Amino acid sequence: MKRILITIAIGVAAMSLCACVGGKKAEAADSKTPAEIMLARLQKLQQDSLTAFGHHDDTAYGRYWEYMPDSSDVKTVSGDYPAVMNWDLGWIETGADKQLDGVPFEFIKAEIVKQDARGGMNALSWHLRNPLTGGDSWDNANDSTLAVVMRDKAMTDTLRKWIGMTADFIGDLRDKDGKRIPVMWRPWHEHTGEWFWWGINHGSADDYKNLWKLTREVFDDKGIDNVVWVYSPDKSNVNSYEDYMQRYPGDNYVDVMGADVYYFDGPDADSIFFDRIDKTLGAAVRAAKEHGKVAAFSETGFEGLPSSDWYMTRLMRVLDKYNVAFVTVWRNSNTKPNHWYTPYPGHPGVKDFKEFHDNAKTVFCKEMSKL
Ligand code: BMA
Repeated sequence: MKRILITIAIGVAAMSLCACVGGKKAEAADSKTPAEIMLARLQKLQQDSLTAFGHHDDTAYGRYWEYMPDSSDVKTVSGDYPAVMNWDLGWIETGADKQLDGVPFEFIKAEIVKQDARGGMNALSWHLRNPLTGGDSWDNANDSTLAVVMRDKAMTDTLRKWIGMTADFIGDLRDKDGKRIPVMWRPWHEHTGEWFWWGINHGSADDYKNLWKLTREVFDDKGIDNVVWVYSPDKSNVNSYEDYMQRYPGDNYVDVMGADVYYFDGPDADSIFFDRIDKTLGAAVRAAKEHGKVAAFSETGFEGLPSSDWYMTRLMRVLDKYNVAFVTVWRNSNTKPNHWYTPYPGHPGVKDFKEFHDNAKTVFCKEMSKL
């Protein structure tokens, strides 16, 4: 009897571990979905107290260049590509060829294939347009967009179609053998802030949870099995664990508990940053532990990087305190003034970044390929 109970318990535990990754389960018990394979790699990072380094739009452009094959500021400075490359699907919903920062979707697809072949990982965010006003993600002209979109059938249908376009793009990511490439998918991010139309002031907690449910439904209906789902509140309005969890859609929808916390200059910059880290990333790590998920520092950085030691003195301090499977910093723009987040050749922080790369805790692409 005892043995039967144990067997049942193990079975239930295994089922709940696989509860959310990637949609329809693979038929054969021993064949893992691409999402399950990626989740296992993230769990391994966490178990080994390692943190994979991620960078947005890494090989698309850098501080002084754009679209030079296989170029990367991170690689030029540190000797290796980041372990995680983040890409954004904003404007895919309009049928455009390029996303909101001008990166062609076909380019993104090709780079995802390359990064996967190197043994690295890819992640996707989505700064989509406002379906109600036609404006961008930041358009809050109608401050109840989220509520309207989730409660009006025609609007929800539009959104369903848009979500379907992201699902088709993701489902179409295949390696040279035709196998689907796993990605971390981080929709509806920074929803605790006010700036996006899906943000905290623009609808109820239920509207936000329904947004996740709708997204998941669309992906599942299309049989997408290569997505690891990342939940990523921003530090704004997160002063407690309860604030962090307030709009959490539920364990069946999320694999990774993230937190987006940027470093902003000014008086008391350090104390403000580390306080926000404790509140938001601290909540993510606790939530991951309590809900059997992976923890991540899903977005951070110091805009313009006006520092020669930020990586080792600030970011490393966070990583030493909080065990997260990956950390992602934002893009090195060559067109937007003062908008870069990693050192580039000639930047005073090059030595610091090399040390960050060499540190035993951080994982870049070559090491990631072995995990
Ligand atoms: C923001 C900025 C914007 C950009 C958006 C999506 O944080 O970098 O310039 O359009 O991310 O990449």
